[in-house]
Amino acid sequence: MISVQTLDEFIIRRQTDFPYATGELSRLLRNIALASKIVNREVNKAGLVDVLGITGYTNVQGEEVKKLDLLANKTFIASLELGGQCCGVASEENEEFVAFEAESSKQGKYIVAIDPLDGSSNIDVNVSVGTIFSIYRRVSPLGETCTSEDFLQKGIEQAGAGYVIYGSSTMLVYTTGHGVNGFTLDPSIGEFCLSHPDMTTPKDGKTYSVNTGNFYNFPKGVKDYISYCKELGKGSDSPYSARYIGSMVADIHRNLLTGGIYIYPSLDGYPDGKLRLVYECNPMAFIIEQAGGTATDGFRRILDIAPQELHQRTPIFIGSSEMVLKAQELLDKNK
Ligand code: AHM
Ligand code: MG
Repeated sequence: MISVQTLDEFIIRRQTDFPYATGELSRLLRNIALASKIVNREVNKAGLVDVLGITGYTNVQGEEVKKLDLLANKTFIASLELGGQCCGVASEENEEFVAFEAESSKQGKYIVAIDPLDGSSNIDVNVSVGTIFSIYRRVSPLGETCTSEDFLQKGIEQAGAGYVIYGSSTMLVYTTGHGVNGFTLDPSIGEFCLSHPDMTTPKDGKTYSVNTGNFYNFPKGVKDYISYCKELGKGSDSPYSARYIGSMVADIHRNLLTGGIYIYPSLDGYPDGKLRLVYECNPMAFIIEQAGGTATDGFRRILDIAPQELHQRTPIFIGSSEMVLKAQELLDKNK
């Protein structure tokens, strides 16, 4: 028999590495994994049942809510509420955070910020989408209703973060601040199995991922960085490659494995870019830093930004350290 280590087994083993761990964070992670399997099932058969397309609603960001966005949102929130380790959830799909009012939930030590289905504009065309999550220890008193302060902590305070990529295979990648590990879903046994232990990202890479359709609205430093990438390829038999799926999880996952930079900069008229700090950029920044990479908004470390509001946006430059530093150097020059 081939020996596999399931996510559950891995989490239990890791927990016993920490003598004072109570198992709550471990259970929370397992609940997220379980919800992601349900979402995976729905994403997989999306073309066959009536879950493609839009709901007719727009969310707090003014974006169309897809049916699968809604389904994923409900699934994760229900699973977290049932688990009891979590006292509230903030989601891209909800204007306000959801506070769990059951007495057992109020005893939960953690809060979760989540983008239940990121890149959902890709769903209808069968391109990879993902879930991104971030876990914090609450700062409000145990036994009470959670507060906005619980959700507006800096990224450096994260107790854990992860993403699930619903791709050609489904993977869950997470960190609790002790390295990054990746698990591939084996659909035949319904388990995430350890496939990518101790993930690290190359210090340098040759892939840049940015929506160049916005080129004329980019800051000068970003335009210069793109030109720099292209020029390095001139006459070279190993040029830089542009790769942009338009699904942050998939773009960052590829670059994590092979080296590269993902950029969503500020745009003319949109100084904070598009992506959200609390439930998109912070968790990704935590994972990438833990894998040896770098994440900044062009000037500041993402994890050091103090969020002022739940749906706050930030520019992001994330990936292989050498590439992020070079982009930052060109931004600095054009400040
Ligand atoms: P979403 O949260 O509404 O799905 O938007 C986030 C997505 C990212 O996954 C992706 O990288 C980016 O938006 C793509 O945006 P654009 O189409 O502007 O390039
Ligand atoms: Mg998103």
